[in-house]
Amino acid sequence: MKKKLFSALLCATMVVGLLAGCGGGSSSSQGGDASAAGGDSSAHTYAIVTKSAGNPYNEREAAGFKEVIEASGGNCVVQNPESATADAQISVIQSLISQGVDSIAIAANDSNALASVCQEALDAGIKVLTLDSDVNTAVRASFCNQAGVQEVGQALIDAVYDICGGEGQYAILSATSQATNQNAWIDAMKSVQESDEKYSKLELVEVAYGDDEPQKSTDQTQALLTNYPELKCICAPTTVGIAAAAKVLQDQKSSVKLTGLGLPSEMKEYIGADDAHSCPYMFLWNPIDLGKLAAYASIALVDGTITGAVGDTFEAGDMENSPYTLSAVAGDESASEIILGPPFKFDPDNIEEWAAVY
Ligand code: RAM
Repeated sequence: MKKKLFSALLCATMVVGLLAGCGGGSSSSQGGDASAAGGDSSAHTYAIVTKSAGNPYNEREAAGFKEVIEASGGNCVVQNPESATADAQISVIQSLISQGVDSIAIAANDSNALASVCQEALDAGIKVLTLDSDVNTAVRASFCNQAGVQEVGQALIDAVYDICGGEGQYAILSATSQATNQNAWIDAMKSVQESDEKYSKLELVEVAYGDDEPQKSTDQTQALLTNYPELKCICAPTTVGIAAAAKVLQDQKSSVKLTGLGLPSEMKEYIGADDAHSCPYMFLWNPIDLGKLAAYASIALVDGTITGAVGDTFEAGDMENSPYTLSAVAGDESASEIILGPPFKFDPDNIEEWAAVY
């Protein structure tokens, strides 16, 4: 853990410098010292398309991606669409196709609505992969998945169970209604709940959508409090949603508790075991590492080390679980995914340390 924290701190220090170049809109750059990276004069161009601009989680993901691409001597293009919609991503991807990039790593705002533009990219000879949130598996080579879907769903429903004392009403505050990742986690929560009598006294009253916009997430939290006076807990499987909900609950000294997936740096002031804090604990993974993993996978796809087939293996520099092997997606055995690692719990004991990292 200490070693992990030290390397994460080192990485964060480098990332701080990179964040400036990865803010809103887009950025493109010639990567580092090509001679140091092996003297590849015909550098390739690797693109990343995040879910949307203005989300610190996406900025960290893009910074990790950029760091690895530049260190390898490649050209990096970062695109942050204006809103977390499929339409905003489609126009960005179309422009990357006309630029003739070598690969596009996409954090998808919609699984099916992006399928035809991804197919267009594949037809143009571009390697297409996803990270954070998947598209239809037929139109991408592989998916860099932050953590197993089932594991995330189990961790979240167990947290709700624990925080509610095993019974009572809870609500989910999600991102957009089309988000592949949030929908998969919510489905996993529901199926765990339905399959085990243990959770039968928990009642999910509503899944609300804040669209990964701070104001809409704030308004949706407020509406949940107004509409469900018996509510015990809100679970927000989105860093934008959980931060907005935490502020509403804590400012109002509400007795409703919160859990979900949050960025430690945004949630530090809300995590605590007493009545003064809205969130006893929450989960996440390292978004910088997720971006780095997608960069190594992009390079491996472009240089032909992997094709996206289950069982393919590639090196990912000094990343903790390198080399990574592509595994089968549960329920879609011919499609592959690359799991970063297990979700990590943040509580009053470790939140300070990790808030300094991401
Ligand atoms: C938000 C985004 C992202 C998700 C995290 C947990 O930042 O919706 O896709 O992975 O939350």
